[in-house]
Amino acid sequence: MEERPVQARFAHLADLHIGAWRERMLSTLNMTAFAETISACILKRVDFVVIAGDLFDGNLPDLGVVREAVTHLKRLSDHGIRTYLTYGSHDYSPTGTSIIDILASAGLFCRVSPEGDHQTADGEGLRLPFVIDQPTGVKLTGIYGRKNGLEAALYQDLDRTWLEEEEGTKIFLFHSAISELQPVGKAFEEGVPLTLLPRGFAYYAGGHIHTRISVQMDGYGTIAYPGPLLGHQIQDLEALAAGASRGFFLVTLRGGEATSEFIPVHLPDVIVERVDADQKSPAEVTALLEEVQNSLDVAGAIVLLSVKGTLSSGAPHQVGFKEVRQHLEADGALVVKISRSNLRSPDKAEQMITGENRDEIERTIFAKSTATFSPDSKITDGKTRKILEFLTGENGVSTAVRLLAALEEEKREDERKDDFTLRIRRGVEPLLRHQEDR
Ligand SMILES: [Mn+2]
Repeated sequence: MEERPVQARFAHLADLHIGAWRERMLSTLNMTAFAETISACILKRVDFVVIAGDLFDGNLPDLGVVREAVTHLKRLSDHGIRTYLTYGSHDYSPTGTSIIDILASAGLFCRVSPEGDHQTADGEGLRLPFVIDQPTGVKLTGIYGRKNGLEAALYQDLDRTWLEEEEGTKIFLFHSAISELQPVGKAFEEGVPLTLLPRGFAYYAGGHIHTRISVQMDGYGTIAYPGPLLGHQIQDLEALAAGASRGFFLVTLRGGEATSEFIPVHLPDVIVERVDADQKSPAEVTALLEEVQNSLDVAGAIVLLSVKGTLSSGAPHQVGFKEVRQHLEADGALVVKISRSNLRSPDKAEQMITGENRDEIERTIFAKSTATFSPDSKITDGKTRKILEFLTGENGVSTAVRLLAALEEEKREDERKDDFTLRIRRGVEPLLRHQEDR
């Protein structure tokens, strides 16, 4: 069979999280991996690059970091390679201008999802515009990501038929978990069902899920997530320790169909060690840590030490963390991260609420409060019961998390009080309305 001519070749990147990590070395390693990714795109002579959200770790990152990232992105345009992107949950700004908008205005790349909040009048579907990559004729559109899956409402409003009727080879950029494609053991409860995506696109360039996925779905083309480079949280480093490879997809479009190949990018080894400090004295924990340190070959590696449990006596600061860290660094470890937020003194064990991150702590607190709320069993009215249902148990926690995200928005400096109130109402009402419809 004769192969059809290549229409375009592009690189699919996502979740770069530039500017993440407080440790200078980790942020440098992430930037180096990004630079290597850009070089690989140039070497592979792609026509364009798509970035499916979370290019930056925040909407207004440190300017030194921005400057460095810009020099790499500029290398793409210097080679005639176009860049198309959408915001992710990290670099979207609910209240104002994101660094993405500034760089898009400067012509460094093209943002395919429209700026700011989409608002559609009642009963009218959301019609996303297409951007055409002129040299190849490929058409791109997409939906950005927001925190806690707040973008889900946009999918509900989407005019899919309108997108499906557009002719040509189309790419859809998005930054959301798709319910049907969740990695095992990592449920994103805010997932968007596959049926809410428009059909018939050649390639669906995803971001948000930090696990590499690439599947062909009936009626859809290739749906893919490349995953992050170094990522932005401990779990991303732990995945590296478990053997995950990081990089991007090199995609070839031929006759309206996509084939892809994963291009790995080099990252240092990650070593994870967990130390159980339960019912041990600070001196015993120090000895355990020294034993671990002596048993490891840490040269050129990122070392993550996690120390958990309730000490039998004393306090966490009496453990020799500083010495252990110095030893590991002297042995050539690139970075040593010691997590001891779950290490407690015997007397303080009771009153603490613990969790790996802010989201987890919030969820624990909400779970505690919703557990004490039990609606009157005498209420039999169907509608009331339905409303009560999403205020109790797991539903209650998820409602609370979404409401918190919607209410977290702050008043813009130049915004009138009435406009601010209206904006908050618009954020909150669909949450309650969609819950009610379920
Ligand atoms: Mn991300």
